[in-house]
Amino acid sequence: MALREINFDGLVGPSHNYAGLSVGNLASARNAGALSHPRAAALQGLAKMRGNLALGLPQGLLLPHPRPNARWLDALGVNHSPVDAWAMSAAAMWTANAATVSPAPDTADGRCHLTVANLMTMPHRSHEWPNTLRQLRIAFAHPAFAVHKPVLPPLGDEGAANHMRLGPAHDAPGVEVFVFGRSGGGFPARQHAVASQAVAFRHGLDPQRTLFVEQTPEAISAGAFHNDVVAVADGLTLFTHEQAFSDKDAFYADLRRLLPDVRIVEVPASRISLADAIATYLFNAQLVTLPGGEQALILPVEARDHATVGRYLAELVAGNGPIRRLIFVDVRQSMANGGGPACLRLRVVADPDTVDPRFLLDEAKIDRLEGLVRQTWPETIDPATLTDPALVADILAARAGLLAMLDLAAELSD
Ligand code: SUG
Repeated sequence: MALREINFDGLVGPSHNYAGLSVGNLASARNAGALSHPRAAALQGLAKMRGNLALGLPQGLLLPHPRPNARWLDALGVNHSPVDAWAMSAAAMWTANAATVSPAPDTADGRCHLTVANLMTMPHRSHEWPNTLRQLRIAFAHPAFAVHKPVLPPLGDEGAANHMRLGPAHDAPGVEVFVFGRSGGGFPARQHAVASQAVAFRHGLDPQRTLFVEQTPEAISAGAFHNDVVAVADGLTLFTHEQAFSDKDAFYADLRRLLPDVRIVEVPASRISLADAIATYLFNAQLVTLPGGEQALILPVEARDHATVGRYLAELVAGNGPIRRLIFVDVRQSMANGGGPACLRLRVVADPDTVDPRFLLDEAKIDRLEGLVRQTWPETIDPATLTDPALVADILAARAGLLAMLDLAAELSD
């Protein structure tokens, strides 16, 4: 069994739009009502996936959900604004919120455990989990995995965006860190502490190597609606803003006790404010270990183009720290809804041979997906016309073409 970290990116769906649905997500609110570009958005995402493959990183894909979600609308029995916008949301693209994943070396039964996130705090995301569960049950049907249903409401769970794993290697036990919120000024805390505990329990994690850490109310009220907007971890490296965690001294001490070789790269608020970190998504980077062993940050171009943040990054890689390389990607269409490079991917540590190959990518498949997106994804969407029958027909046809191309129509059509 060769365990590798596989990034499963969400393909941006044909209904990608800016309806301004996420309270506490500043980019979503700022762009409410703007014209979106679903075709460009999906191509930007695919270009990121292509780039990661070229770096030698295994790459997977999760699919857009059926939109509008007719099944959910029927169950709800209400169909008017804003419900129709909720039912059209393409937010499933941010697969860091699809599930929480505990790699096999951390779990009691030696399987890789995944718990689908209930995303219950935001109505437009609360109906994602059934389709996510279906996809994960197909992709990870091999006995090496255990896929769990979501934690019960009212305990909000937003998945891997509030979870980090640190450890010396993918095939050795690590330390899993669950970050929850209590309050955030006028904004909701989307991760409940008890939901995190429930995920850790059902995954069979060792309580001695599992940490529960509170996110600061300052970070939430500054717009960090998920921990992955202010911190990211890979291997033995934690890259974090100074104001990410409520009791950071205790957290850092626990990490150093459990992982004496841990490297904590903390960015002081005096150097980069929370506001600048959140505006540029400096921490919503993919922190990856390249095949040669060096660590790289895959960052949004917004971080490079910001004077203070750009300067900080240049110094970071010029110094002696663990992060040696910066790779910038243009995911502006996703960023405008508050989703950076890290939001767009779910990390699963697994032997690629145990994953259903229909969810894995190579260059040729990316070529074909790009062709399909160019032909069938809407060029623009005005959120005021989301229920336009011609647009709805185009969106349904685009997804049907995708399922046919990936040979998943039988399992995922309805
Ligand atoms: O849940 N945006 C998403 C962004 C999720 C980012 N994910 C991570 N940080 N991991 C959210 O707030 C925008 C919705 C809209 O307005 O259409 C939205 O749902």
